[in-house]
Amino acid sequence: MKISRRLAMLGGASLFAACERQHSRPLYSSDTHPEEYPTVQAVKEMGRLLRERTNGELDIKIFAGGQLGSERDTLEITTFGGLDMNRVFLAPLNAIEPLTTIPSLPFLFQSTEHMRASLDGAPGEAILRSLEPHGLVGLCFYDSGERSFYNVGREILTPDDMNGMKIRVPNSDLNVAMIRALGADATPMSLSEVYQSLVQGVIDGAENNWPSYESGRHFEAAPYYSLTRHVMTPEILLMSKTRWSKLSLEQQQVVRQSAKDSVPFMRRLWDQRVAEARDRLIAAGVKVNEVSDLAPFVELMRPVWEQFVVTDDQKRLVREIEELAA
Ligand code: GTR
Repeated sequence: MKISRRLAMLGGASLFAACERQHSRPLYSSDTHPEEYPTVQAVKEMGRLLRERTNGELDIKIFAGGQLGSERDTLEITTFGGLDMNRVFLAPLNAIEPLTTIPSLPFLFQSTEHMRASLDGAPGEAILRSLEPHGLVGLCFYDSGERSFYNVGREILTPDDMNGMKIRVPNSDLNVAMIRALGADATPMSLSEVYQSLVQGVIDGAENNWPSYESGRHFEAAPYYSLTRHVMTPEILLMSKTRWSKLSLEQQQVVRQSAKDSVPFMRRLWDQRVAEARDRLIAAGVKVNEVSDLAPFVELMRPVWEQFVVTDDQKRLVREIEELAA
């Protein structure tokens, strides 16, 4: 595991020692996205609610822009208590807890409303709760929208167009399997490495939502964006169990409630950001295409469901989510 210098410094100087000394210091939280991104703004809003509701006793200090390292690394550090809070994509948690793979199944959610209802309801609660044995407290989910493929050289209309393409995926076996199922090569890496890898030709493409495609400037190197909308994996906000257990029951309740209350705020920002990013990128000359026949993508990717949905708990979760589509 690579630990960023910043995190090592924080760890040495304050994180570990301070945990014991001063329970009153802010909760330190990490995010790979820059300051103005909706996930960062949402955690900021949560911090505002915490200050207001505890008379300043609880607060959050956010380290944005990946200052503390990649999601995989900061996640590991959060599980052993070296970092208090972390806003990450759900995929890097797949290696830790099997239930987290479910919202990343291809073509599972029928719409944004279906995704939101599932994560706001019992399935979402089950996933949040499942993290406690792993040293993590799941606080809430944030939207990450629909992900589609982008690449350096051509429109994708059928899976054949992706044959042999090297596609970057987040660090998760499920994401690797989805790409292989389409006949492409999967290269797992963290988000911060994608831009350089596209420029240097290490990969031909990747997949993400409009805001990340824009924010990481991936569109400059990979201007073909093909709307497969194959997954709607959400973001998750986590707290380390170590810091959590030092809070009073009352404080824990305020933290949970404030996280939940930041969700509608995030969704407003998110919807706006998706529309703005799309408009700006189209104006900037990105070659966007609809994929009119998704059936071959659905058919090729469907076997990963059987491969990754194996436990009874996972199967129950899939059923519950499917029922919510009705
Ligand atoms: C983004 C997400 C990030 C990051 C990224 C990825 O949409 O907001 O947290 O995980 O996707 O593809 O790795």
